[in-house]
Amino acid sequence: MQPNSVIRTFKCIKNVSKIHSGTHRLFHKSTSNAIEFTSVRYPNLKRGQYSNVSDVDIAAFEKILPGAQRVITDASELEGYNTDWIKTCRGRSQVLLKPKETEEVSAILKICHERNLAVVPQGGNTGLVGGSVPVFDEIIISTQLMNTVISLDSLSGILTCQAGCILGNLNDYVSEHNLTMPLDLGAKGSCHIGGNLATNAGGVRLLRYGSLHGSVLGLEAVLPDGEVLDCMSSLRKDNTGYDLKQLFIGSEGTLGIITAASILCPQKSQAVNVAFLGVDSFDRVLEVFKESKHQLAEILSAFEFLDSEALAVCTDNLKLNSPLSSHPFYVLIETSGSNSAHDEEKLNTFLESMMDAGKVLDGTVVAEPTKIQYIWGLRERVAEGLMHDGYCYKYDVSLPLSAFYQLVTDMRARIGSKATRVIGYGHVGDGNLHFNVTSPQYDPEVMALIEPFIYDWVANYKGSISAEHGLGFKKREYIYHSKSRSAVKMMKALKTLVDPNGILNPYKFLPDH
Ligand code: FAD
Ligand code: 2HG
Ligand code: ZN
Repeated sequence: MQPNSVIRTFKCIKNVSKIHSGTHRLFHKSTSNAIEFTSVRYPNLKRGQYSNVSDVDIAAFEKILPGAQRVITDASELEGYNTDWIKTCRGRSQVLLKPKETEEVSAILKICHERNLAVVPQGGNTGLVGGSVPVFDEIIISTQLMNTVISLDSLSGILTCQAGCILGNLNDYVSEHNLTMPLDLGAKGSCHIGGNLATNAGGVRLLRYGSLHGSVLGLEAVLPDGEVLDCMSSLRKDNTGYDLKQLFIGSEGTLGIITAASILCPQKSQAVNVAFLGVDSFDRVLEVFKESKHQLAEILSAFEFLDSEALAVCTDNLKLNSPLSSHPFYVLIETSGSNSAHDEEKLNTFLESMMDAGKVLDGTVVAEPTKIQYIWGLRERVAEGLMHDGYCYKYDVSLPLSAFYQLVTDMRARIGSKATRVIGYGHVGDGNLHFNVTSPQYDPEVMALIEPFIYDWVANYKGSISAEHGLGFKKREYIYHSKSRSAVKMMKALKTLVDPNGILNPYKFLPDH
């Protein structure tokens, strides 16, 4: 079988008119008047005992950041930076700072430390747990202008860059040298590598390249008192002392502002194929996964799934065409290797065996880059499509595969017709379910049906309440559902050691009690 042909029921996708560009900047509304302030929605939360930003502070920041557009105090310009991507959190910061260099970040934090001013670090502001925007009036420090590639060693594959480089741009850059970034996600057109590191972003390549804890070789961060912590290294192996950089990966801006990193980039694959398949039950999804690991082995690079309601988000709200007829579940399999003839033969043999066994009912295989991008769009653009329904209640959990889809079934039964949609999709190959509910606007009744029930459900099955998006503002109080009291106690002790005044990203990540 040739790629681009389809197994059994062929439907070509060449006539699709709209091609999604994987590295487009995500749409960012600048007006957010309808969005409730976080401080209003959560009236029990009190502002910490931080100072207010004074004119003297502004003058000091302007001295550190000379030139236009680097100290922003205009309310309308600040609106987009005060509001998160899913329009569920809105702060009231009056100051946005845009440093270009590590030394500038250091000088800013020295002032904030001395003056007891609270700060929120912000990258591309695509975070999905309310971690990247202020809760009250924290100063926003954006890495937007810290976007320089420092070096690339094409032999070792080690990229060194500033934290504000956009992930998609880095991928374009390294691919000119036959390399690829070890992570990829739907927000690649907007998210910064610093934000990816701060959230320990997973994405669709984790199955192949593992987590950022393995790919990051070096990291530089500015601590809350302004000290620059130099953990930059370009060594694959280095067993000297505690591996401090790991603390910052996934610390969600609570320990330091990441300013630069060295990342190991794997070789770009010469041959990529994507199969999009229809199956009739979630058990079939798991059977296809098991068999794909066995038969595709080293060329399997992604295994994702969507339920029919998740695909409907793309077809209804984004008007994307599905290449397949309707099925209860869909699987997206990507293979990446170095020999197209070998990979295609392997993939086709696998798909034929799945069809013959009745495990796969329908499918399409593509190898041409624009078609690959289109099929990936059906999976990666669900998050964007959900926003068209109004309000989105977003959950990102790790679960044992035996209980994986049961969560969606149980929640659907519980929520009934009170929501617009209840969907499940995600990185099934990594045991990571994305569970989403939508309604026309924020509805406390729907929220009460979901939380805390969902967290108890996940804990009961020994899952994690955050697989990859993190805790941010929204999930910190539920950390005990996934971490022991002793572990959280140590996290709090560490936070106090590094940030004794708690100025860095307050009200996030760690629980109050
Ligand atoms: P921001 O949103 O700006 O910030 C996120 C957090 O990191 C905040 O707590 C912030 O304070 C902190 N932070 C940001 N920069 C720094 C820094 N330099 N130093 C210290 N702290 C910092 N996540 C996944 O894991 N996998 C996915 O597949 C995935 N897909 C997504 C798809 C879409 C369409 C969207 C909108 C989001 C997706 N996300 C995904 C969520 C999000 O975590 C990632 O988009 C990304 O890692 C966030 O990067 P950012 O630069 O936008 O960070
Ligand atoms: C993805 O994998 C992102 O597409 C977003 O992590 C998930 O919207 C979501 O729930
Ligand atoms: Zn994801």
